[in-house]
Amino acid sequence: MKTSLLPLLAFSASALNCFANTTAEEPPDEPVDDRSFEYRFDDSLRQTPDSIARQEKWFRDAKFGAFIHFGVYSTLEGEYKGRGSEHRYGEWIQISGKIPATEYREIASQFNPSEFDAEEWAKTFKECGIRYVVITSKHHDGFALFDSDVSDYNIADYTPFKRDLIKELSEACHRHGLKFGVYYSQAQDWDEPDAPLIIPSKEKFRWDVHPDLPKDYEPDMDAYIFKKSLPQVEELMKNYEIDLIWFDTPAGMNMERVKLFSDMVRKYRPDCLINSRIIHKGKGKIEAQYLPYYDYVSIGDKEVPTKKLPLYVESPDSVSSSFGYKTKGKHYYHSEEEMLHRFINTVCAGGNALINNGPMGNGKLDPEAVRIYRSMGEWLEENGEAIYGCVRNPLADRPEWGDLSASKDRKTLYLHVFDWPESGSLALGGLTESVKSASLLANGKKVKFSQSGQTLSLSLPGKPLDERATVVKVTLKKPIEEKN
Ligand code: H79
Repeated sequence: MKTSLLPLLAFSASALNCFANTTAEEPPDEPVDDRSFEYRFDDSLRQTPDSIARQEKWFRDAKFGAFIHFGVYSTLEGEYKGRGSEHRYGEWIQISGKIPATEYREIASQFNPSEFDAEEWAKTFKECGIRYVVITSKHHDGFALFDSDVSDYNIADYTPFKRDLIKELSEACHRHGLKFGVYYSQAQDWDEPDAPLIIPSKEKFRWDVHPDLPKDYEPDMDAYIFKKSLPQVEELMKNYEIDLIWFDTPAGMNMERVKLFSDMVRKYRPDCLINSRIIHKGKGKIEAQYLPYYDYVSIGDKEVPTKKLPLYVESPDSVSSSFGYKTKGKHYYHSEEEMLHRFINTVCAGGNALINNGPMGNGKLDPEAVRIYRSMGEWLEENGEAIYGCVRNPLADRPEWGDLSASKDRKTLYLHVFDWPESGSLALGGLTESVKSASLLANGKKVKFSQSGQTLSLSLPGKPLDERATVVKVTLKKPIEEKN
């Protein structure tokens, strides 16, 4: 557990201001206080019964999703004409590399991921234990990966590739029994002068990407919404069998605009899940008035929960420090162990992990991402029972040696042991229920146990079955009650 929390702390400190190097004189984009989970989640918050029913159809059991950031930026790998590589996110290269929209369109016109093979992507994800996929149908750069009649700035009309990537991937995923979702940046669009920017203090970005715009230009967000983002969401909902839509960076969104998007989704796809970033920022407070318009809460980018959360959540994590494919400048991948711990911690806190990979500009999956996914898949082959269909840790606290999940009927606890005890004895405190049996999940071998007061003591073998995490399955005589 200790190893998995270190990168999280590093991210939290800098996540909102990774341009700090270049704008040292400016105040941080947002106050860094009050970003605790307590601040964001009021105990009285509840999703609507309709949203809970949508979640329960497949989402809560799925746990492991593949997020995919793919687009024109994937070809630049985080640097343009020597600019931008010091910044964290490869998919932000148009801003970090100060690329005017006309120039970015030229790069887009040569985008040709000729080695893209939807079948291979879907098959790989399936083999790794992934249950759903969410791909950028349009990121903030405004370029669409589907054949849109609303704007020809899309992969089918604007590039030599000419194919509808979203259509191909949706069909391949469904063939393999994976649910299929799209990310759609409903508010930001760097190709459109009328679209808002994420942070008002960064208004200068508008002139970086649109240098000829009059200095006193007043953007008209509704003009942008009605011309492009709302009708493109309609196209996605009508034509692509979408199971989930992932909105992001809701600059300028208000109740009226939220209703437009939410109603549009539900008109065509009543079971389609909607994430909270239709209105809430990842690290922003959850407001009750908006709960009817989305289905589940996205926590912050690359944020791993450190405690149980009152609403069902999803963590948009990534195998690396970027979302878009990045080879230039600042960038690192998580170790296989770190990634697995981040995943288990998210599930045990009560959420799904949507773990991103950034495919390469030629359309192939990033081999490093595939290596990390495969290592998770191998672990899940043996230990999937402790993840899929499980519920969060029912005890009040997370044990210091790892984490805890439970079966839906609450008669089984799964102890995810990250730090294997050298002494062989492991204690779980705060347990009032009587234990019937204990065994190692991966090989079924019995584990000796005793109970004294609220403490369960287990005698484990000298070595773990898996250095990263070994699961001990503990069955109870009666279902356990949630403890807070
Ligand atoms: O799609 C991924 C990110 O590109 C997207 N959300 C995930 C899922 C995202 N968009 N915006 N943000 C995350 C917040 C980023 C804000 C910043 Fe910045 C980018 C802070 C530092 C770099 C804005 C741009 C402020 C300075 C530059």
